[in-house]
Amino acid sequence: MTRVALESTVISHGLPYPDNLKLAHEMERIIRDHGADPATVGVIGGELIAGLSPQQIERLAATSERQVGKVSRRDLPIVVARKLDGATTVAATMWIAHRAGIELFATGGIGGVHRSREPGPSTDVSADLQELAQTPLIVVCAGAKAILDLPATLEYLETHGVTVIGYGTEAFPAFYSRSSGLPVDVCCNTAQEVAEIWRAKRALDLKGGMLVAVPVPEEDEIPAAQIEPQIEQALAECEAAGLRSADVTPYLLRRIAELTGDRSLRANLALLRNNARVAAAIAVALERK
Ligand code: PSU
Ligand code: MN
Repeated sequence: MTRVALESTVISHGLPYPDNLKLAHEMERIIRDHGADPATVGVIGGELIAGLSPQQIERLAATSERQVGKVSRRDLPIVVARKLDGATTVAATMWIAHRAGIELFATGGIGGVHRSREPGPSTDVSADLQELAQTPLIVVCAGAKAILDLPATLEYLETHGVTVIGYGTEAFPAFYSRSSGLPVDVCCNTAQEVAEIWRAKRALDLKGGMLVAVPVPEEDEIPAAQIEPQIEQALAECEAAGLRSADVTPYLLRRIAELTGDRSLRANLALLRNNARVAAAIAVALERK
């Protein structure tokens, strides 16, 4: 059975307790029900694990984020040397999953290029993009949140040779909203088509990953114009608080969830479940020759 990796930063820093724990178990169940094998990735006592036990998932979900660190690529040697627990970002999850022989990964939103507050491009670029450029995994996501500079994020992916597939869409999704208005490289309507493009990439020996962007289910969508004021407010508060580096994304995620209430949580949970389903379908298609 093909394995599908799942990240743990979304559990520890992206969703409130106990919805996060329920969702983590639910995503695993959805993947199993659709014929694939889930492997939630994280760090327990300094050990990098692809396939956390239900107890280990609970340990990462139930600990407050002050105690369990958000672990990206640069943090891996620290948590290993100090035998710490850690919740892995998209970047760190990709790296660990690849070492474990996994080719597929389902998540919610990827990190990207942040919006610049000064003239000119932002220097805050998520390590997720670098990882997509070099680590061979299919990452299924709902695009990237509009807290980011989406045109710059897509430019970065283009520069680094990362193919961006729209799943049933010609437009790159913006997480809560089904469309960012920006084009994807190709639209695939079936898991089989995604599997074919992945096989071609492997046959050509092209390095790096591929992004499959799936729009949030229609009934849970929040139109871009409705969420933009809250995004603006969260960005301004983040700037005023002087937050930097790895603290920026968790702060913005939490603040937007607070400002938009249950609606954004509902959309977030719905798109994560949906992405688990799509990733499992791609896993099954990869098994067929
Ligand atoms: N975007 C979301 N939800 C998330 C994240 C991003 O909509 O949970 C998390 C993911 O784990 C992602 C990380 O890998 O934030 C990116 O953080 P940074 O921007 O600091 O690289
Ligand atoms: Mn950053």
